[in-house]
Amino acid sequence: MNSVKERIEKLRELLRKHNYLYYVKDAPEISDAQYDSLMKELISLEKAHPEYYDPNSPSQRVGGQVQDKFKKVKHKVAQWSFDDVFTKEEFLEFDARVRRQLSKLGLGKEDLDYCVELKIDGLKIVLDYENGEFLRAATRGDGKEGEDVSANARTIKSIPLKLQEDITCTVEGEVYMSKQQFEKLNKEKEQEGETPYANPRNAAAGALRQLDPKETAKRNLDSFIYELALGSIPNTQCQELNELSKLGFKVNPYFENCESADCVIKLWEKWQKKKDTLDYMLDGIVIKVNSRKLQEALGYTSKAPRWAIAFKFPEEEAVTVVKDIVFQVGRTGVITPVAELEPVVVAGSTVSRATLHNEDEIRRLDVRVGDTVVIKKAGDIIPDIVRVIKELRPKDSKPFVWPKKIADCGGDGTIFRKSGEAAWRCKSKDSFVQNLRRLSYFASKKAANIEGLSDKIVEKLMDAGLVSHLADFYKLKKGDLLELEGFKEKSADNLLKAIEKSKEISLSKLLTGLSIPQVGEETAIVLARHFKNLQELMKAKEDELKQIEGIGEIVTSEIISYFKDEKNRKEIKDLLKYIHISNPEYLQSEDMKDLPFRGKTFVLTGSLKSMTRDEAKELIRKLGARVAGSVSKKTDFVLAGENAGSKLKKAKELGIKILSEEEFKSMLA
Ligand code: 1X8
Repeated sequence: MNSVKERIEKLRELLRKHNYLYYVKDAPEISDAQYDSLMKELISLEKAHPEYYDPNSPSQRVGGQVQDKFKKVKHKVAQWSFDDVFTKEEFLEFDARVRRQLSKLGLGKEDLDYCVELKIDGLKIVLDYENGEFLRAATRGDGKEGEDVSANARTIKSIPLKLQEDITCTVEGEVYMSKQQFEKLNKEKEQEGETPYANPRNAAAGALRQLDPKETAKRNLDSFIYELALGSIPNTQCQELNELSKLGFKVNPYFENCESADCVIKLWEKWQKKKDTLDYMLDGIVIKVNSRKLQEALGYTSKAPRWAIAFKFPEEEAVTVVKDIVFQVGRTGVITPVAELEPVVVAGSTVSRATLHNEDEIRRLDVRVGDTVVIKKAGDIIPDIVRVIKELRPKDSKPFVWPKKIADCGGDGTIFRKSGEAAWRCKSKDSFVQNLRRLSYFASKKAANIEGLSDKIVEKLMDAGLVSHLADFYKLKKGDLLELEGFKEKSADNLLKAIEKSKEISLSKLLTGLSIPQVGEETAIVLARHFKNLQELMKAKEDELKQIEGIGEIVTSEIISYFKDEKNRKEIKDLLKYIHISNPEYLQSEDMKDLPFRGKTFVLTGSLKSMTRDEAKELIRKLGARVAGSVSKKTDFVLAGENAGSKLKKAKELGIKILSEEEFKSMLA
């Protein structure tokens, strides 16, 4: 036996195995350095012994010869695409149609079940293998004929070049780019002054169509395979997926068996919420009649199989027109520009406003009244304007001009912007709108938590002249409320009870509720921990404040000027006649010696199943930790719920410990 040949074969086998463990199973057993050194040895042996060349050697994944164009190839199996549905009703029609057809054919519809898979937002790929060896990869093309992208597909590490069994088969699947790789690629493009890709799908298409396979290799494409189209095909789709996995393909693990339409709809709803937790894009789920026999009986229309459907998620981007740009005045006088939109449905709900954040954002986007814009919904927050479709801009359009005065500010409407700050603010702190926002905020969950005291009711109370200061809430009588529109015995009693309950308040919630500029929930907690009582804080000098960890110059000066203002001092004095400050234990000890997460910083993202975000924050604080709004190097933990978005991504990039809700709960225990 030739010992060089033997060594080459052993190395190939070993590298194949570790490639599989790393790229398909996501469970590496050796270090990158070990892998690299085995690969180095293989490459040098192959170079010295070209007689043992093998196009499917693990060394061939770095990318071969540059091509001048892609060859056309005829598919061995027709490449169907599936029909789409977008709503539950449309899916129920599909389900009913399948059941009707089966019963017409005299086939037991009791036997009907579905295999439900994730619909990956990538590009279809068709792979041919002969005696277990990778032979060819093709794009879908028009379904009959595609392009030969074999050289590029070889660089995709999760596509096996040799199968676990020496069989001849054709498989189909999706090539995609992970969100992380997409971000990385776009960052590089931007640095080089190139236009970034709009989404991972386009980036994957660009990567797969490179004429130089080395370029494809650099872009780290990935794959999921979901169909065994030619070969020895199992009796059901779910079994088929298991078989593909056994052959060495990367199969998406989240497929499920469903016996009812209801089960399918539940999965659709679940993945719509959960899709952002994955590192690849989904645009829906795919539902296939599970039994091969029933699939064959149902057959095909001229366009698509009758036994499968793509159940798409609602679009998260939409196009609409900006009717107006208006200004919202907040409780501390910060001015936020808001675009009023022609109502449009995004991700299943109607949207008629989008935040424009600040003056610089309007400039950056160059948004104008009358513009057609793309809006995008992120999680469940107010949508953002992504870009303006300049081609559709009216001829007489003029750039938006930031106003000089804003009436809702009060006084003469004067506004100002400090250098270094993004926000414009009202000069006067005293206006109906600012007071309304301030009073409503005091009543909100983050502060006094007066249940049932909504913004609308606060406005009614102000209009009736019943409330203009915080203390006025505590002077309300039942008779006052009964005179207001919409109040009856019961609702008046309930509101008074809620107000009574709010009299017991912690120092941090009180401070939050005062709407001191720059003092949000977290800063309020820092201050409460440090000073323990309000009088001490009111007496504090600049030097003491500045020395507190987490309190900077700007915050300090805002606190000082807030408590210097006679109006504010009177407001607090009046309020203290009614309320009683009582601090929970975790606010009592400043050094928090016994608390397990003292000094740690958490960031929350996404929604939690078993508690609200506010409840989670409260628990985190009880452990002695801080909750921050954005992820940075200083973050210790990111608690990621469903629908987690950019914060999760950032945490992954920075290598910060990410906790699932379950892990978080076991930490608490
Ligand atoms: C498209 C896709 C299918 C699947 C996953 N992702 C896709 N993008 C699947 O079957 N699991 S099927 C399909 C098609 O249109 N034939």
